[in-house]
Amino acid sequence: HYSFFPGTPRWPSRRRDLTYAFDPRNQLSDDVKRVFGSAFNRWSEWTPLTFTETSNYLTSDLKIGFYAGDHGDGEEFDGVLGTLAHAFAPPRGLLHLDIDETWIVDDAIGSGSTTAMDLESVAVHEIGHLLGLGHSSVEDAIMFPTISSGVRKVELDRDDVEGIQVLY
Ligand code: TQI
Ligand code: ZN
Ligand code: ZN
Repeated sequence: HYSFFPGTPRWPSRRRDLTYAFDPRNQLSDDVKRVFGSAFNRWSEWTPLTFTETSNYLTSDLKIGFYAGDHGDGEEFDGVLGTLAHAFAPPRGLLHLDIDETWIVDDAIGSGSTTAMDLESVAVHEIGHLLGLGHSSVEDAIMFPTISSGVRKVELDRDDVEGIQVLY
């Protein structure tokens, strides 16, 4: 079953059209940006929320970046595997990924590396946190707190949909 953060934080009803931006210091490729666009669409399909990319990182609602180790928010990254990413509940809007992971950006699942993680799978999970979902006890849910390397799990489960529709 789905869960929420303590106090059930969510984006207020006057903020249904959210913007997102990538940290310009990362100089991300269009392929990486497309992965996030697809991940956001999976949530907007089931909610009144819309997500629009903007180039203004400072003023965007949601801020996405890749960082190594201690990057200033008190939640350190730890190199390969361990913590892969984290996201803060509304209204903070920060989605951070560990730059030291081997991120799979195309569909090359099973391409050899035993430590590579599918970027869209992790992005869909972290966006759930950005919107206010905690973890789920349903194994097939995107918000279930385990994922294996090389595995692509990007489809929302009905449990994820039910949870997000309680919030929005
Ligand atoms: N990062 C954890 C996560 O996003 C951070 C975390 C731990 C957390 N406890 C939390 C976030 C409680 C919110 C509430 O869950 S992670 C997965 C999953 C991680 C884990 O790097 O361990 C995914 C990132 F669910 F598969 F385990 C992405 Cl998909
Ligand atoms: Zn961080
Ligand atoms: Zn999580």
